[in-house]
Amino acid sequence: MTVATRLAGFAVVLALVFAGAAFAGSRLDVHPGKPEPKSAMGEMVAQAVRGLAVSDNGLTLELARRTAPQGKPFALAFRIVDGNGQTVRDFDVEHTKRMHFIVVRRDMTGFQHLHPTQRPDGAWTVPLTLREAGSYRVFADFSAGGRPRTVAGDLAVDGTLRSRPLAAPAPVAETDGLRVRLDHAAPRAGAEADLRFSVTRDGRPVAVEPYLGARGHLVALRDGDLAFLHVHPDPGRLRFMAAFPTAGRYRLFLQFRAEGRVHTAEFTQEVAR
Ligand SMILES: [Cu+2]
Repeated sequence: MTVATRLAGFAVVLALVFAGAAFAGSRLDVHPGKPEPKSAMGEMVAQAVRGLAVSDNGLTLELARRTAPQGKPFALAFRIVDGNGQTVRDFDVEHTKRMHFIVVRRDMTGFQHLHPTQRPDGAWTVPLTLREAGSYRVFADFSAGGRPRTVAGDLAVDGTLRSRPLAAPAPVAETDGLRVRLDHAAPRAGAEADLRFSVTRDGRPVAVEPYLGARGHLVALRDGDLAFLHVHPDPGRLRFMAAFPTAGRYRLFLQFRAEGRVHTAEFTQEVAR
């Protein structure tokens, strides 16, 4: 083999390595060593996945406990700590609250959206009841210093686990006798999806009241790793923009206020490549 053919072979191998890296990068929306995506959409997709780790940009969730009793109310305490282990005390108001706390079992049942109370020492506490045994994922969703973050942890509830398969995708969900319909163009991975919801009771439209500074609140979790998606509400309508980073199934938890109380409607959403 001459030096020239060896170099050519080396170049082909390098090209394959780079092509592979680019392919993996595009699949995972991770661009190691590359500058931030330039387009607003690229940036949104790159930042779309959160809540996969206990830390987010230097801030860490510290849960006071790892286990919880089954079916009994208890207080869950936690802190957000910075890189020096100091308790973070200052949080920005997002969706009218300084701390949003999401609890869901690993099979995406038992969803709860709570608003913890901050203690004078900066720690947070929230009353919680976990009715069924299993592993629960908890998300602290907040903004500090103008940067939104989502940090996650796990809570184990001992007992006999009755895990449920994810419901099949459907455009309609029933909650408290209300019928909620989800309309959208079929969402695709890496593109922004426009999710519009309408609420009826016995075929008649139901007026939706303001809730958390918008018409509703939407949490989207990816099936499998429970990645927490960033979702932008439309302030005037029950409508959201969501960036689904990968193909697969997602669970949508829509919360809205109607007839004087908050309702939660759940949807399984299939996202195509
Ligand atoms: Cu909240």
